[in-house]
This record gives sequence, C-alpha cells and structure tokens, in this order.
Amino acid sequence: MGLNIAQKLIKSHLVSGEMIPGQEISIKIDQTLTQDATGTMAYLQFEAMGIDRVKTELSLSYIDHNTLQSGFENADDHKYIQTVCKKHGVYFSKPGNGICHQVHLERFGVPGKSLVGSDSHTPTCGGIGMLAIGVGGLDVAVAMGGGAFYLNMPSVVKVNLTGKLRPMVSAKDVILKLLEILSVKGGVGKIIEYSGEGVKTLTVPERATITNMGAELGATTSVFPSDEMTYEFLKAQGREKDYAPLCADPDAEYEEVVEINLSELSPLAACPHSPDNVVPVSSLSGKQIDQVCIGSCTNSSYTDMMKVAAILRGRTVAENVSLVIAPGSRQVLTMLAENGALADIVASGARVVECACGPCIGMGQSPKSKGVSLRTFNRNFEGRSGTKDGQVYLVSPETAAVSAVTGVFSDPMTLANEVDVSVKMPEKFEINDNMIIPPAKEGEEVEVVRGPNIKPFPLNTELPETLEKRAVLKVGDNITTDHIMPAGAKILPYRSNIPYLSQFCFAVCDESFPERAKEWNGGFIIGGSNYGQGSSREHAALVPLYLGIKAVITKSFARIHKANLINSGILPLTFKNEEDYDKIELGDTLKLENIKSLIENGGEVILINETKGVSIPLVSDFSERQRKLLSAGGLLNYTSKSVNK
Ligand code: MIC
Ligand code: SF4
Repeated sequence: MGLNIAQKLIKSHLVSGEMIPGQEISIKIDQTLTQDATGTMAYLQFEAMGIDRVKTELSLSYIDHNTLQSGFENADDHKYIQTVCKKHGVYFSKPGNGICHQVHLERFGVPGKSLVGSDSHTPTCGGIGMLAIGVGGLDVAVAMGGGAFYLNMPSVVKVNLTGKLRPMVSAKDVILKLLEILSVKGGVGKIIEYSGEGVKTLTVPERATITNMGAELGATTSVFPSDEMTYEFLKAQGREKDYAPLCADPDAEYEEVVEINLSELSPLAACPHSPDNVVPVSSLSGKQIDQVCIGSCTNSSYTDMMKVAAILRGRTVAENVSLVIAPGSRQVLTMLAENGALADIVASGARVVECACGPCIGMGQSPKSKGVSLRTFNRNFEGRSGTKDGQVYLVSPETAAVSAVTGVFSDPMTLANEVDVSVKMPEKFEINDNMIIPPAKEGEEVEVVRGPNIKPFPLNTELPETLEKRAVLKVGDNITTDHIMPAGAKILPYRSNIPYLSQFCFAVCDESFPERAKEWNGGFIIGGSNYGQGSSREHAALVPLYLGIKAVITKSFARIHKANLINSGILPLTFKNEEDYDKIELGDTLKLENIKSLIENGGEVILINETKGVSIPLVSDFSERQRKLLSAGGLLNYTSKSVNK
C-alpha cells in the first residue's frame, strides 16, 4: 500500500512505535523554534536539563509576541533569551524582524524536515511540505537536547481541492470553509493533508495561510505537497538548494476525505467568539464596524499585503474605522517600501505597526467597548483582543481592506471588477538576514543575563497514593488557553513570572478562582469537551500547577494542552459517560483512591463525589511513558529521577 505525505514524513523520522492511528510514537526533530512568550520558560527548562549545546540541525528563537517593552519586563526577557541562545547554539531573531512563522517559512523551513515550535501555529511551515507541530515549551526543550518528540499517531484526513479561487476569494476563505465543515474540534488527533488539482493553483503564502489555521481545527498539523510552486518560492528566497519534492503515492489511503471546490467558494467570516462560527460575508453586508486589523501569522505575507495595498490605493479609510496593518516580516515591509505599496497604504490613512504579533495577542489596538473589529487573524476568542465585550470577526485581507474603506461589513466581490488583486509572486524576495544573530562558537564564554523578572518555574511533587480535593472550578465546552491563562499587554510581560501570572488565571470565566484555589489549597477543575483548545502556552498548565490543581476532569481535551498537563504532572482525566459531568458541582469534595497505583499499572479510575455520595467512572488513557511522567510528578521530575538512578 502506498503512503500519503503525512505517513512519509513520519516514517522518515520515526524513532519508536508503530504507525497505527492512536498509538504512541516518537519522532526525531530536525528543527525547533520558540517565540518570546513561551521561550523564556523553554530555555529555563533547557538549562535545567544541563545540556551544553542544542543537538538539532537548526534551532531558532524569535522575539515577536511581546515587543511593547512598556516596562523592564519584556526587555529583561529578551536579554535573557538572547544570551541563553548565544550560549547554547540557538539562532536569535531580533524584535522587528517579524513573526516567527512568517520568517521561518521565508528563511528556514525545509520540505521533508521535522519542526517543533512552542507555538500552536507552527504548522504554518506545513505549507512547504514540512512536518511542523506546535508543542509546549518543555517538549521543545527536550527536542533541543536531542530527545525525540512523543505523540499519538494521528489519522490522516485528505482535503481534496478542485477548481480555482475566484478574484477576491482568498486562502482564508478555504480554511474558514473547512472550519465550518469540521469545527474547532474536528481536527483533534488528525493531520490534514491537502491534495487534488486545486493545490497547484495555490501559492506558498496561500498554502501557509491554510496550514496555519489548521491549528484552529485542533489538528496535530496540516501539510501540502512540496512541488513546483514550493520550488519557485524557495528559489525566490535564494534557497533552491533546500527544495525536495514530496507527494502522496497514487494509491495512498486516508481515514477521511473532505471535498472542497475552490471555484464555488465565496468570502466568509468567523463571527464572535469562535473560529468555526462561520457565515458568508454577504450575510453581514452593511453591518457597522469600528476597527480593521490586517496581519498576524495567518495573513501577513507579501502577497496579502500587496492585495491590501491594491484595494487601498487612491481610497481613504472610512471615518468611523481605525485600520491597523502589521506586515509579517521585515522582508515584507522592506519590499512594500521599495515598490511604493507602503506609500499607498499610508496614504489611505492606515496605521502601520511593527512586524510582530501585536493586536493578535492583545498587545495594543484593543477595540472600543462592544466594538466590532474585523481581523485577518486566526482567533477571535472572547476577551483575547483586550476588550471583554469586543466583537471580533475573522476575515480575509480582501474583506478586511474593502470593509475598511466602506466603513461597513462589505463583500469584496462587489469590487472585483474595479480592483485587480491578482498579485504575482516575486521572482526574487528581498533577502537580508542581518537581524538574525548566530550563536557563539564557544558557548562557555557567554554570560547569561537574568533580570529580576525571571522567576523559577513551579515543579510538581510525586503523585500521592490518594488525592482528595474540592471541585474548585467548573467550566463548559471549548475552554481555550486564553480563558485559562489570558495574554494581552498587561499580562504577557510576566510570562516568566508564574506567581504574578496566577492572579489572572481563568479571570475571563471567574475572577474569584485564584483566591479560592489558594484558600482551598488547590483542587480539581471540571471541564466540558475540547478543554484547552488554542494556544500551546504551557503557562495554562504551570499556573494551575502553582495554584495546587492536581487533576483536570473533562469530557475531552485538546492535544497540546493535554500534553502540557502531563508534562507538569497534573492528571488529565475524562468522564467515561459524558452525562456524569452533571454529577459534580462547584465545591463538592472529590476523591481519587489508589490513584498512584492505578496510574502506574492501569485499571479503572473511579472518582468518588463524597458530597453527593456518587461514584463516577473515569478514563485514563495514557501510554506507558505518560504513566511514568504522571507518577513522578511531571517530565522534569521524571528526568531527574531517572538520571539520579
Ligand atoms: C497565540 O496565538 O495564542 C499564541 C500567543 O501565539 C500562543 C503562544 C503563547 O501563548 O505564547 C500559541 O498559539 O501557541
Ligand atoms: Fe502571533 Fe497571533 Fe500568530 Fe499567535 S496567532 S503566533 S499571537 S500572530
């Protein structure tokens, strides 16, 4: 039987396990990336492992999330990251050089190679046929140290693309369509592989928009073939030597097939507050808007920006709209400056901000109260923009730019005859890597600078024989890591300061949670389905750990968050019967008897609700390795325990 692309990529990196969907495998990692908001933790953990130099082919550290530097905190983190990278063999991309995924795609991604990144949108590089996976910081630290990455073998979904996008319909509309079909949990445990005649019509930046937002499906990763289009892109980046072709065998098999005819797509929008809440833009036509933001790792490529510039040329941003544009990389910004498109953008009345994540992670540009904001980003979770009742809609660059000038929600197809948005891929991108700082040859001589914002991370203790705690929080379905550990301008500078961060844990759902957790000496969290979707931030595990959370019991988990909980030694358990969710109320006393032996040896875990006098069967589906981690109290404890043995 032939192999699909995902299977080929995994097979060529397989270290252990069998490629049977659902079974645990481990793979060799060729490249790693971190960004600053998760990077400080990842490097602190790397240091704790005591390894001198990274053992990957290439490791990069980007500063892109936290670039406001409104106090010493950001700058301290950046200095720490820059020096720790120099010492241990990691390349460092300075703030202003661009968003990690955009820059990695342009300058470093290699078809056929594997990449893990401490950011959930790492699958962006799947757009050039890489096996690119978003993971927690600790998993990146292990990979930098030469360790394999463990995951459950995903099943592979084929998305068969036919036809060709019409002008003013965008790659963003393709992934929004898929979100409408599959939902934010439809990709859990799966790799989304694109194939069919329609693939050839999509450029690398378009493919990358699609693989980027596969993260919102909950997918392990997404991947496109590596073909002539990939070659042209790499050649234009001066990297044709990195090209390697990659396609599925003709008789490859898939667990599931989804058909999308590109010719039939129209502009779409994801309504508040979920990326799968998708409707046609035409159904929102005329709705008043307040803000438009263009950029983020999903839609900030050169071609996206050129389309936006073509729409804005000679037009003025509507009086009621604030239009903010963040080009994805300095390469993009330089090219816009050189060819005059930047002048068109600025002349329209747009505000151009630094090449960074910016408003996507709530670092400025929060909309007004109840403000309607159209964003080309990938997430519109409640409160993420920094305004709790902000109404964020996710749209394509075309929809965003047209609406910015009309001042109301507008279907860009209405301008299709007036504006030509058929942007050609450049034959040569502007190449200048002088904001990438190489590591020192002799790491020993580098002094790592640690400012006062760098605090130690919490460590768990060995799992006790019995756990008895109260239900300290009960939440519903689709809880995101932005609920668990919000980001934004006020909080993000404290990513290396867990005690400070803990005050904001679950603030969007229940402001009294951190205090209650302290008063009750920790507890168990009860959740619905797809708990922990969204970001890879392991702070969503480390902060609950700091607050004494011992177990999270839900209907189901998102992949990265579940792995982060296990790495931190917090038990992620699920209800055997989903209805049992209703048998637990806030404040109930819950007991897990003999839990240590059950975790170590397997066997049915029963949760006793002492307050209600009921027993609730739970599922604990862990691999051998995960059982050891949980019993030891997390990956770092397990590693030091094994080393000391
Ligand atoms: C995000 O988009 O939520 C982030 C910020 O990039 C996160 C990482 C983080 O929380 O630092 C992600 O997607 O993993
Ligand atoms: Fe940055 Fe937003 Fe992309 Fe996350 S989703 S990496 S915050 S641009």
